[in-house]
Amino acid sequence: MSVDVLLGLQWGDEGKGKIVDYLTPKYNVIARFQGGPNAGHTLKFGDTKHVLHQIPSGIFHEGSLNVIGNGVVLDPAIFQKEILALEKFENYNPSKLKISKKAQLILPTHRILDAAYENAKGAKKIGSTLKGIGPTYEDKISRNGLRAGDTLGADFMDKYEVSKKRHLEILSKYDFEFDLTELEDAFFKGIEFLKTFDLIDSEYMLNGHLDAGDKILAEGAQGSMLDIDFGSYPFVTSSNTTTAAACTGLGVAVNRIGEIFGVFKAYCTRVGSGPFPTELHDETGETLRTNGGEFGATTGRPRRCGWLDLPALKYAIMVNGATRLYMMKADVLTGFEEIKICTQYKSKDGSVTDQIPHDLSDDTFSPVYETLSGWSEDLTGVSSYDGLPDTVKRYVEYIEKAVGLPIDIVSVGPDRDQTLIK
Ligand code: 2SA
Ligand code: MG
Repeated sequence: MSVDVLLGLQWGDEGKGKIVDYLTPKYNVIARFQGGPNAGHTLKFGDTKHVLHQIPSGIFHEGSLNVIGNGVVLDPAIFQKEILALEKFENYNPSKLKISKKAQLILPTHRILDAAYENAKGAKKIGSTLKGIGPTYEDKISRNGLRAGDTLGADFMDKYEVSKKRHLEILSKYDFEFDLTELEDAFFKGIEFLKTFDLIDSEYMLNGHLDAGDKILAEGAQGSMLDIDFGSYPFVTSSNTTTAAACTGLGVAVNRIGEIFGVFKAYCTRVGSGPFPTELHDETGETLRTNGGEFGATTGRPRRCGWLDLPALKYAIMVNGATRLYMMKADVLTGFEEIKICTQYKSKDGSVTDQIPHDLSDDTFSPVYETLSGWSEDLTGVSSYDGLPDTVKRYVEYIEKAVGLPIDIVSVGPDRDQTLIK
């Protein structure tokens, strides 16, 4: 059987959490393969809204196993907090959560380093979530990292002290004040807590499930335009967020990948710094932010809002090999007389292209817009795709034609029953 991959095609916050939650009943295992507590996956069921950061979004479904894969960077203190917040839910079962021994640990000093690096960048800040993501992946790649499995060894404290010492040496070169006491206290409590969970060789487990005919859903975090290689570098996160990362982040072979579900919003948002060609700095952007509740699920930061960018969407579909598309938050576009879509990029010499420029911040390129009719109908109560106004369907069809792939689901609200299947 196969591993299906679900990921975001924009700058994150596409609504992946809702879709994973919706798809979960079809899968035996839900696995996170990259990122860490920088993610904020919001789930809503009934009157309950819950944000997950490191724990896979299948945790609320009784039938599914949830795996934090080797490609994830895990903060034990945040993990403990997240689990404690889950304990009030009836259907939460800790034995359904497994953690790869190879997942990298975010140490307190990684968080401090993240903050010190950002501080030193001044106006050129990445807009990091300050969760220590970049420095942890940096240590992984430079072969200095500590992994979840290391916590089980008698020499864990020695390894920790070596890392801490190295980090403090780096920090001594930065003009940055910090206090480690509280962070370390929470970290060590988190480590003891983490050890009460199943730390496993998850690649064996996942391949075993595949051999037994089970279905796995790989849950992506952040978005394709934040990919370390293909995103708007350097304003990106520090992991590959695209399909291939599901193989390396879980230990499953390329030929095990089945469907690739690409999730995108009917408009664009971005949180943190970096180029965003279709960003709206006016009232329209403000309306999108208010109506869409566009505030960071992890940091609470207001998200920047803009029109849909088709060249960027097509690029993301290409690098991911998306096989199915899910369009989220169509209801947020209600009330605009006209809706714009960026169809191409124009360079100063007047030539147009539907490829995104190598450097999105290159201001010799500007987005070219097509204007479509908007709609005034409230979509949140619509219960079938056919019940959508024709103007909405025309918007959907316009995108399908431009990207050459059908849109299978249009979402008109956060609830499970606001998911319209075409
Ligand atoms: P980092 O912390 O090193 O990964 O930050 C690098 C850039 O990646 C962006 N990033 C994100 N963008 C959107 N959503 C993310 N998750 C949270 C959410 C973010 C939040 O769901 O809302 O609450 O602010 C996420 N995580 C990382 C980040 O903004 C930097 O531009
Ligand atoms: Mg999010």
